[in-house]
Amino acid sequence: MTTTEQSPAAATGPDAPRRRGRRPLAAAAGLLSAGVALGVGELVAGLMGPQSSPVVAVGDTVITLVPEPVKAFAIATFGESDKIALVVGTLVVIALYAAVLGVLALRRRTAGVAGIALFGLVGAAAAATGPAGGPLDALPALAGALAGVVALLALLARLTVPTAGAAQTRSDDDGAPLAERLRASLGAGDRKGAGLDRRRFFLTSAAAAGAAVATGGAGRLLLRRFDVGGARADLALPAPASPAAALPAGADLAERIDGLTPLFTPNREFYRVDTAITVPQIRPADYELSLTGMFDSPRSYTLDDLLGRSDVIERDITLTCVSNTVGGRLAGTARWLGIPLGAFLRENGIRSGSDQLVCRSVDGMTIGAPTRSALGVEDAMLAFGMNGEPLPVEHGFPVRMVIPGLYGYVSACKWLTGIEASTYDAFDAYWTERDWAAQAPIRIASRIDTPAPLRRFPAGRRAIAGVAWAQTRGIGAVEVRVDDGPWLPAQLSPQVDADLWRQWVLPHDFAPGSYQLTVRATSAEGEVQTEERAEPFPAGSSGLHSIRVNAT
Ligand SMILES: Nc1nc2c(c(=O)[nH]1)N[C@H]1C(S)=C(S)[C@@H](COP(=O)(O)O)O[C@H]1N2
Ligand SMILES: [Mo]
Repeated sequence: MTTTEQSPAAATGPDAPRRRGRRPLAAAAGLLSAGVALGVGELVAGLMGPQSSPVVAVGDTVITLVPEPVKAFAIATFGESDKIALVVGTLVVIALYAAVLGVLALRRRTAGVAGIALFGLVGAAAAATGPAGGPLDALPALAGALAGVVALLALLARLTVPTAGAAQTRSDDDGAPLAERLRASLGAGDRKGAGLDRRRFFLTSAAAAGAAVATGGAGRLLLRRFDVGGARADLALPAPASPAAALPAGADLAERIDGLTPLFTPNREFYRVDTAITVPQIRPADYELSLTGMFDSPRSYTLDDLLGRSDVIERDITLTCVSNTVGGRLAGTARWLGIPLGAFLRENGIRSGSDQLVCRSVDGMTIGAPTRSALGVEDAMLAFGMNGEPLPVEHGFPVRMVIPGLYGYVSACKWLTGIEASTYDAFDAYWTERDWAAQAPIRIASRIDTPAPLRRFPAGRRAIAGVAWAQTRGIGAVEVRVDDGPWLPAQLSPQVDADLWRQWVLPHDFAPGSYQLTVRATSAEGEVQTEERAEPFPAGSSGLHSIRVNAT
């Protein structure tokens, strides 16, 4: 590139105020160019596959790199909208960067070109080095950057139309050759007498905005080709050889109590926690689960291998996230269909030296589960069905792990494609590397669902109700305290399985007034839920759920 500096005369002469007026337009040019770059990047990614999308790859990289406290804050603050928050935050950063680039490029085209090139290289590197990425996946980001450069130069050319006096020295003024050619080909080069061609700038802007939206939209549409929703709908699940324990009639207290969490969480409402910005799409026909590491006879399994086994089980298990705060909603219950994990591992000759299973998902996540639990916890499974359907894509289609009694981040690997029998000494999994506890049994917990905190309700008799869980141990009792009164025993939903949460209800006569309600659970083994408060990091929250309610 030749020099792109304006002549000193232009900076300080009569033209200077006009250039200042151009700055907001240059910032807009930067923004539009970024839009074109992102749009074209998505279009090329649409042709190549989701793993090559620069936007997603950069977002994934940001998630991997942000320090743990920030991530914990994001999950605590935005909950399941954490990824939307990330995408919005990233777009804001990109927008600021692009606006500044636009202004810089007004004086120095090379700065603009270099800035966009850098932007493209970051996207290219992120996509090419992603878990499903290869060198070719750099293409969309590079194509996007190139389109962004063309857009930026074309837009800026509208802001630096040579004046009559400067016409002869045009090439010294802002002589980027590409800009020259673009300007000539776009028909602005012959316009004289004004430093700024607003009309043409806005026309070019409209074209750039249109191109950004059209390419980005087309890219998104093309990416839908990779969605596995159709293949999922076509998948036939086997009948279980061992069905779930029968539930007695009326087992679900929520049928009678307003505001109480239902015994089974519908798939659509099931909490979702993972680091995937776009949900991994695995075609059933392409699915492969490979066993590696400390097995005597490691091998790979197709989905049909797993679905066709004769030992399919169906179990009701409550899943819980370690990030759940006291009274929080990051827990859900489903009827899972799958194969027993312990039998499967033994069949493949898992060696006694392994104390950690490194579970790998197609998106590069590693989840380290204790081998002892995988082998020894009853009903640990490789699940492919959830509440009577194939696993929803967001919940790990086609296969995930479920181990009752362990928080999801050390047991419930979704989009599971590999199990390596390993040791804790040999490998730190994703969350362990980020200082979460390597081993994390679910803590006994209870929650008040109704009445809702701070809500006013008419005085009189009314149900206090909620859920409590202590997977693998079972819930033995739940008690409620009103203000500083005695602990009052609540009535429990039938005990069906220790891995299933239990609903509880306590009818109570409320005189008008304000009350502090507190709940505590005791496991079937007699462990009383501690009132000692702990934050979710690093091994799960503890403390009693306590809310203020008002009867009027
Ligand atoms: N591949 C993958 N599996 C994952 C995670 C993830 O980020 N990636 N998150 C884990 C965590 S922290 C939890 S709590 C559970 C949540 O499962 P769900 O989203 O189906 O509720 O999945 C686990 N499995
Ligand atoms: Mo989690």
